[in-house]
Amino acid sequence: MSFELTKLPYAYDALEPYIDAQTMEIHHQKHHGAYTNNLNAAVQGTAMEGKTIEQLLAGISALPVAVRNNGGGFYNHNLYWEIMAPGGAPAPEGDLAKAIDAAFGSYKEFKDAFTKAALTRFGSGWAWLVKQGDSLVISSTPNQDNPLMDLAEVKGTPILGVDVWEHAYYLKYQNRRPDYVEAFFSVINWDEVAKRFKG
Ligand code: MN3
Repeated sequence: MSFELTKLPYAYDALEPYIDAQTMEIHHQKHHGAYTNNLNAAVQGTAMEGKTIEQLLAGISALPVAVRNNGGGFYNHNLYWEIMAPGGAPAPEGDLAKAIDAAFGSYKEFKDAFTKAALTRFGSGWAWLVKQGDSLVISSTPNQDNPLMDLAEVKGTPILGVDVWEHAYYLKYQNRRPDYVEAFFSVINWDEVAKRFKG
């Protein structure tokens, strides 16, 4: 059994004008497609074959760097597509909203801290909202690392993540990462994030 590139749950142009169709198509087909193919090539014919992506990430410090980079890329993009939706909700609700208030003070303070994590990640990487038990923390990781990896500085279950590699925004926003991150907040699928928070 091998890892498969999932279809997006919406059309490539569904997140316009916040994220443009061309970026979405290249990002999904070429970038995510390459991570998926390279992950399959890296595990094929080894003891890693047949393991779930979560199993691989949990022991990533002992695995080849190709699995770390491409396994992370495979997992991270699956999450990224799913936690976005056209016209996403303006803010979280229910238990997730309460947990955000408890951890950060308010939604506004959460948004500021998450944005700061995304903007201060030097070079390529991700910013995350991470579930640790019933609590939430924000972190960021370089390259395609994520909080499920045993070598991550901040470990836990990622329930929201923003890709800050230039390939995620350069066509529309060029060097303006702050504009992309602000736009990202307009397409967050808070229902999906809440589902992941529930576990
Ligand atoms: Mn990407």
